[in-house]
Amino acid sequence: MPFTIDTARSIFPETLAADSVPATIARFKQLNAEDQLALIWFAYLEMGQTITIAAPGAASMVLAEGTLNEIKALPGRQQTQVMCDLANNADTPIGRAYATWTANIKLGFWYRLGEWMEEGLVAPIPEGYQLSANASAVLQAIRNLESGQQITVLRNSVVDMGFDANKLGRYQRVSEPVVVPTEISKRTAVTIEGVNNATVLSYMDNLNANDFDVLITLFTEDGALQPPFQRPIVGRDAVLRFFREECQNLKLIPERGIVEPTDDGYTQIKVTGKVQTPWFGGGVGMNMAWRFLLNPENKIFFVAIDLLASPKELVNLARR
Ligand code: ECH
Ligand code: GLY
Ligand code: GLY
Ligand code: GLY
Repeated sequence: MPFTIDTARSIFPETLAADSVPATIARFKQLNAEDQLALIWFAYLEMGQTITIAAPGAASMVLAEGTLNEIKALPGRQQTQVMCDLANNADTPIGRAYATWTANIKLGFWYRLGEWMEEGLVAPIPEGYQLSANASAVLQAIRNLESGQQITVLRNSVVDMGFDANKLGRYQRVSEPVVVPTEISKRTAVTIEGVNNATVLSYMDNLNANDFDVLITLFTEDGALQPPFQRPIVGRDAVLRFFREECQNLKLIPERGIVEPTDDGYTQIKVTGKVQTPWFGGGVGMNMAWRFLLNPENKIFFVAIDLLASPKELVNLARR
């Protein structure tokens, strides 16, 4: 076989991802828990001036409800302690529950806590809280990002809170119910300037339609998908689980691309365009690239999804 997953990861090496996102998160993680929570609070309030977040789906709220009510019933000092424990990845019962949740449930949980902090039902960030110099610098770094990068920093910092799921042993993952795929008659078809490969078009259309059972058939049995700033997810079972748990109601708006045959009948295809998350809808268009490697049967052996460094990267389709 001409490619391994590892070599596939470096197709279209000139693609410039938004490395400022992991760099900012690394700096964020150096801060103490109080500073982390206050910083997110300030960033969240500021971003709320220009972008609107959608209320979480009812399903994700139900799954966090027990823990939320537990927190609401605590005295203020202990509420603050719970939030700090989450930021510290502490081994606590709530930190363990949190670790079993998908990203959307974690985000919905914090969305509700934020509302309750505003309403005075949960201990707020103390009035006049002064960020440390380092925390102020990280907040400034976040301000300097484009909005798609800002929401990625927020999402990833929330996802990384709680106890480390790898230390839980065997556990039951808690995820939202899988949505019903969009009716065929209500689906839309993307078009991509420069790309008419049926697999790539079908990938976009089936993901947009939440039709994960059809989407997964586009992959080879040992195929892999690499989400932004993550290791590849390998094998159909794991990729299908990822689609069901993390990829509902996304809107992919690919714009243009380039198709390039490689050795041994493989095809590499790079596509750029926008992606919207249901949390922010059309309010935030993330600048993305997809780097596909298709096998000779036109199945996806590998696809990497990158958050791009800047809008300029949308037109960077250079071969190498
Ligand atoms: C408060 C203060 C205390 C601490 C905290 C607080 C609350 C914070 C809250 C934050 C909410 C943040 C949210 C962020 C959502 C971001 C969503 C993103 C989605 C990106 C999705 C992408 C998908 C790409 C993909 C494509 C594929 O082809 C394959 C699949 C996949 C304030 C209380 C914490 C409430 C809601 C960035 C890019 C295109 C890879 C998925
Ligand atoms: N605060 C969102 C933005 O910079 O676009
Ligand atoms: N509000 C968007 C979601 O729950 O995914
Ligand atoms: N997990 C995908 C999203 O937040 O929209």
